[in-house]
Amino acid sequence: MAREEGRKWMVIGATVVSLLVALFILSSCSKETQIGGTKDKVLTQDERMDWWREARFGMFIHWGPYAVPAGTYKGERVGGTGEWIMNNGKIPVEEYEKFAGQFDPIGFRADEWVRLARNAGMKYIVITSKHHDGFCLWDSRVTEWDIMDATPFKRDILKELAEACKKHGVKLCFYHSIMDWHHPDAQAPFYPNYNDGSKSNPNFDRYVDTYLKLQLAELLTNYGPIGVLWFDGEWIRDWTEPKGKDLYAYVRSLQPSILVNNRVGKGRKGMEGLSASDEYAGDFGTPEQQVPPEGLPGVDWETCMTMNDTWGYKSYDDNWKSVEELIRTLADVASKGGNFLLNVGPMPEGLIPPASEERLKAMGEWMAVNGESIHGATASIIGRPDWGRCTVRGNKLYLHVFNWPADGTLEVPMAKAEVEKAYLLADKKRTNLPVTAGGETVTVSLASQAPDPVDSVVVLVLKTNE
Ligand code: H79
Repeated sequence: MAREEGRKWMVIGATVVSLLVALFILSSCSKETQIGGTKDKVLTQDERMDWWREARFGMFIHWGPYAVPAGTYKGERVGGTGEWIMNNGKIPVEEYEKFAGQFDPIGFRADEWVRLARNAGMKYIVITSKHHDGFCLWDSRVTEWDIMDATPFKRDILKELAEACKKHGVKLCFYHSIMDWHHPDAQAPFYPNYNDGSKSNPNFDRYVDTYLKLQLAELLTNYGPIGVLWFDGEWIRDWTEPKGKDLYAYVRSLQPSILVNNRVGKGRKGMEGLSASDEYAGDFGTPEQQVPPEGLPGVDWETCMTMNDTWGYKSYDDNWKSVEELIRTLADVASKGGNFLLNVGPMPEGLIPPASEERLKAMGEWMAVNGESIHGATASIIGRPDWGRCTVRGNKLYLHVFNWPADGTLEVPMAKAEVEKAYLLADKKRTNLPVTAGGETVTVSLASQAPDPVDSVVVLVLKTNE
């Protein structure tokens, strides 16, 4: 009993200390970073979501000491994704720490990564400030398990990325794991199964109050306005919906206009990722490695996906998706009203794998021509036609033709549509394509050859009732 009491006072004491530290950090930061540049105005939910709905396409970056073993431990290939090697390879904490000692990505150029994302048509970057292994890519004051103290590299990766993002107009966002396999008050004692859902850590609240929240205060005060706080690892037994709601409020108290994904709480329905109801915390749903089968008008969601089969770098994962598949998935996601967060897992030297780079460059070429049909697009109003997908912006329908009709006639399932004109998005001259309307179908006459074998976009401009 006395011990329990003692513990309680320790937690209360620690909470007070953490609040004081948070207050100190807040009072020492500039007004602009504090409120994300929206000092005088409290934004509505729609206004907060605005940039994100406009963006539609972002880059996910999974990077940490797991890039060093790159999927192999003690000469054996470890199953699962690269960033899970600590758990899946049953690697003890002290052994895993040695990978950080070898993490020296001297080839890292924040500017090149951000330019690669921007040129691909991506409007935001979500990078792992901390993944489940607990390693911090920035200079955290509350731990030595970070880039400054545990590696020979000793450069604040998030600081360099924040500067490059600002320069290139890309929003910087952080992925931050609630689960932590390294911190003794979180899961670390669960070794060899760090992800053991049946276990509870008696000190978990202390980890939240004196560690997790302080880290978030650092991330949300020292790196400028952050677009999204993307939580994960919320499925563990010690995390609850009330804790999620509290964390959501805490993050927004630091940057009111920031967005927070639904993995902050317990509402996510497995890998399908959407929230079970509006009762749960979070601004958007997070399908993982999958795209919802139907459009979801009025629901904010973002599919995150890998280009091969891993998030964190694995030297031998060559199962790359084709450029065709990636571009069509982007169009598919946009046609259902969602965002596409496409992952890269940089190598331990600091370079994005060449296979990822090639794909992003090819997507960028497509986006340079067709970006208008993705950025700011809303869900299809004609469902999913046989030949491809449809996105919408204002009075324009963007017909993403994956399967070019052999006879040159594109049938659009639209009743009584008043079409003003049709043209190919790739055609700078906007030459009118002949359109005939009748019954339940609008027919557009096309050339016999697809201008783009992957996805040629035909724009249908609808008459507005003025
Ligand atoms: O960071 C990447 C992965 O490392 C991470 N999410 C992406 C973005 C990830 N963590 N775990 N997983 C992916 C798969 C885990 C699935 C499970 Fe569960 C966790 C199965 C049971 C617990 C989530 C919660 C799915 C069902 C319940």
